[in-house]
Amino acid sequence: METELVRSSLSPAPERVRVFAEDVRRDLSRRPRQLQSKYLYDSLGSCLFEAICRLPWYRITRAESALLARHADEIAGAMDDPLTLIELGCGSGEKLVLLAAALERAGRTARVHLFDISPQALELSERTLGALEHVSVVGHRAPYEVGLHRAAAGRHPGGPLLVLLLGSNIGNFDAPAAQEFLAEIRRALRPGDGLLLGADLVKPEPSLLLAYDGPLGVTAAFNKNLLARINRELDANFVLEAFEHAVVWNAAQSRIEMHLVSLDAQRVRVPAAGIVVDFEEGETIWTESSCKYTPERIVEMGGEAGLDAEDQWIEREARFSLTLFRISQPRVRGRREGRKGGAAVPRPREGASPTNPARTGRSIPRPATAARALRSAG
Ligand code: AVI
Repeated sequence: METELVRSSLSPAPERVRVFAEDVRRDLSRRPRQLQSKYLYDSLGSCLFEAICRLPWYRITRAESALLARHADEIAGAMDDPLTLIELGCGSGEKLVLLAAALERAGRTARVHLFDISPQALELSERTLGALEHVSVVGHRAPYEVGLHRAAAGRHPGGPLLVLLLGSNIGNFDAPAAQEFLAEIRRALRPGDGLLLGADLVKPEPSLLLAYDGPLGVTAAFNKNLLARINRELDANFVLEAFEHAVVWNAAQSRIEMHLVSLDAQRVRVPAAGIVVDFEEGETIWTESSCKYTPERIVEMGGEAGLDAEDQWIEREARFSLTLFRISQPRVRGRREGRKGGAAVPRPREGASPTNPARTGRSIPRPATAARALRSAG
């Protein structure tokens, strides 16, 4: 079937650079200094992320694919025809292939909308899915929020929508933003629609630290590439060797944080953003948060957004979850949809609930002191 790429969904290049410069100006002037994780994904960053997904110690992608391969028939079987699938942050498209295979086995067709801000990711997933005969694919270079509403508006009139938010992309939102985004998804859905949410679970700290700071240095390169991008696009003069990748498990917030630590006191100029930044030795730039959840918390978050958890599958080894939320068909006249926090918790399959290392983990230093602690420990 057809494959189509909608390229006009992001602002034109000069406007994108202006917004990037404005974000960099504001976020590098904050304390602690920050940069938004969405800027990690330029073309090299997207390739590095693809490589991360193949690292033996980064298990999210493989765990999720294993769950999808095992349960794709059930997931597809839960949705009626004609089905519209939307993947927000499509990556390589390989996971959608697993769902598409289940549809094919059942002799069904579907229309697929892919949304990503990275043209590399879109091209890759379109290539992966373009070979399939029974699905039509439309790629959109657009942020999640835009994608959600555009695809919901263009849905097949008589059929349900299944939104896929996979790969623990939800974890890169902070807690209030994640909650707001789930509510936004809920607003775009109708009774009979669904959300398939892939979310990484809390696990022992050493395996979390290894997943984000492995011995090959790929994640370090992914993180430092953000400085290279600022040098290239905003004419800055970051010396890449003068910053070090650092990872902290913030137990209180249940999240892994990625930082870039300034190894010396140094001055960096970012002319296109109109700033000069004086870094102290050991000061960090906080570049990403990756929240980790309990299975119960994921169900609760959905419930608070008005989404009913219908099923949940847990990959026990890697501690990863897939949760299928549904918008229930109103059965009683006048029953309010989108009730608050009321979802019953389905019993997670394939494993027990995790113990939460966050409860017993060491207290987390603030980013700047964390970096110093890391350095003096090493
Ligand atoms: C895309 N996202 C869910 C990844 C994560 O695990 O938070 C990004 C990543 N950052 C470092 N490694 C992978």
